[in-house]
Amino acid sequence: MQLAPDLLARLAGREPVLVLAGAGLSAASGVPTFRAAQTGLWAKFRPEELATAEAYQRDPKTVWQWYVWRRELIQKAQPNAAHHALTTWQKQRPVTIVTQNVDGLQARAGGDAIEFHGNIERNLCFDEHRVLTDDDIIAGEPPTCRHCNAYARPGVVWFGEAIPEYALLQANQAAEQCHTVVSVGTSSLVYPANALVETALRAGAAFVEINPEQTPVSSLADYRLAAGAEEVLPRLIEALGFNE
Ligand code: BV8
Repeated sequence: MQLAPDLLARLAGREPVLVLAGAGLSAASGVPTFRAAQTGLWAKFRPEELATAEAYQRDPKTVWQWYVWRRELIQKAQPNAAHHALTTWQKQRPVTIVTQNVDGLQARAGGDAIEFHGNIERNLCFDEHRVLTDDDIIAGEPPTCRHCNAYARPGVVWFGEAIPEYALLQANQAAEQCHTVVSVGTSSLVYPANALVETALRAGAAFVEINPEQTPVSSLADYRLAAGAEEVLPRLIEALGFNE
């Protein structure tokens, strides 16, 4: 995979970069991507069917167990070379990372990421929407809120729910101000995350897509690096001399 000299010259500069990360960034950590076929007990479900407030109200125990299964996978996972490369990059240049991932792995790699779809490790009260600590929770499947007896729920943004205002504001600002937008490991199917690339392009940014597969926005890319994030990002940081 060649890194074009003009791409390296662009990224060597000090202009702001927006990185939009998706589930492919965590694939090398062993966290299944969102649309790859689910395994075992979950094979018969599509994530979009489970990741909604309606599904939770309809079948709280099944949806809660899905999140317990995913949390266990994520707790066993480690950040991979792609996460570490982004953290290194962020230490050398003005790089804003907007992650669609709820796995917290970018933070565990020491990076600073806007969690556009929330964080699976956090619990909220289903009714009051406030964050629940372990002391606020009564165990169960699903657990309940000690204050109002409503179900606890994972601190993620479900389909049909609004992106947290602050995350949306910060992400849009980064998209409007960036000189280059880098989309890594996302199928670009989920709105409004996928609109950030178009916002950046409208603002005149160059577009780099890092994904072994084609996506609906691949044709808009100025640079397509068709390989895994865990291969491309460390190579990129190395070529830019950011590892020193
Ligand atoms: C909203 C948290 C409004 C939950 C997630 C019809 C058309 C268009 C849009 C809609 C529609 N109907 C409804 C909508 C809107 C909807 C939406 O976009 N639906 C989709 C399915 C069409 N969006 C919403 O509902 C959003 N909210 O619009 O609100 C509103 C406004 C005001 C008031 C009320 C409401 C909320 C969306 C958030 C959903 N929550 N996650 C959870 O995790 O349980 S999204 C979920 O998808 C994950 O967060 C995931 O990150 C995200 C995006 O998926 P990807 O990250 O791209 O993952 P995917 O598996 O798809 O792709 C992985 C890619 O990696 C692949 O391309 C693969 O090739 C690549 N890859 C694999 N290995 C590697 C790799 N790349 C690099 N390296 C590798 N090694």
